[in-house]
Amino acid sequence: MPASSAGPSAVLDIAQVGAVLTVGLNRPAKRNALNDTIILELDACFGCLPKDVRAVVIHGHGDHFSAGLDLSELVERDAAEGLAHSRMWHRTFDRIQHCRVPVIAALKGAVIGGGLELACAAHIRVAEPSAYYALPEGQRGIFVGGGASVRLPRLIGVARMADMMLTGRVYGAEEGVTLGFSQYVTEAGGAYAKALELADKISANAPLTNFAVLNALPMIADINPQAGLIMESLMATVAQSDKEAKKRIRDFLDRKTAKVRPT
Ligand code: 1HE
Repeated sequence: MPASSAGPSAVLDIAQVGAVLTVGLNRPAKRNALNDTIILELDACFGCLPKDVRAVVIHGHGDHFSAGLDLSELVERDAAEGLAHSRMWHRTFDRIQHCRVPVIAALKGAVIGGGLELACAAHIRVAEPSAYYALPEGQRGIFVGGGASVRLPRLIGVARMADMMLTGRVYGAEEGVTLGFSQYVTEAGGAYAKALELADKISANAPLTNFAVLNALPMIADINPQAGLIMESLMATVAQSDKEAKKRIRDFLDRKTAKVRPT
């Protein structure tokens, strides 16, 4: 892991490695349970990324990504406070999803409740074999409040999410990559390094292509197909008219770039 910068608080460990910002959840003694301080620090971090950052890796210190909502803060909250709290999470996780640059989550151990909601707001999830996914809200007498009902069904389907919440079903990393919880599964201890490798690769893309993938692609998937096709044409036109695209295509035609081969 990179040397840490002096962050604004102890609950997030923020460091920059070249063009990649690493954001570490840093409450391992509490299994990285997400209290208000962590959510507000994430909000501040994603609301003000350094200009030279071209990808973000979010990860957890200790053996777990995150045990979800800090339940000790929930006990005394009334309905109005609960609503405000959920909307605060929505704002923060929207900032992550609609971030200027791609966000990669490196997952291990517990990816539970709000921890899974946080992972869902990232664009790529990389899991190591210890990672497991659960939504114990049903057992705790609560409901998801950090965007899972919107984001998770798009990854795994409504029926599977309903089953997790109703029965407490837990999915492991291997099953998880097949079902859509993550896009990658690594060897033991390998998620952080793989996430950094992917972040480096993504940082080398043309910024307009990354912008289109983060902003146009998910929106097109949600709107009616004819509007989606028009938006696709407009986005394609903007991207291909950029100097960066012209240079990259010229480089290919001049045989200066790597060919696409099976991995
Ligand atoms: C916590 C939390 C937490 C641990 N809030 N303090 N999430 C859950 O229901 C998951 C609850 N946590 C667990 O099931 C387990 O802690 C773990 C499987 C994640 C880890 O087990 P283990 O044996 O390694 O650790 P531990 O002994 O259970 O916990 C270590 C400490 O972390 C302990 O505190 P301590 O002061 O007694 O040492 C735990 O109390 C504390 N801790 N998880 C508060 N979640 C926007 S809505 C989202 C709704 C949700 O996220 S619901 C899911 C909540």
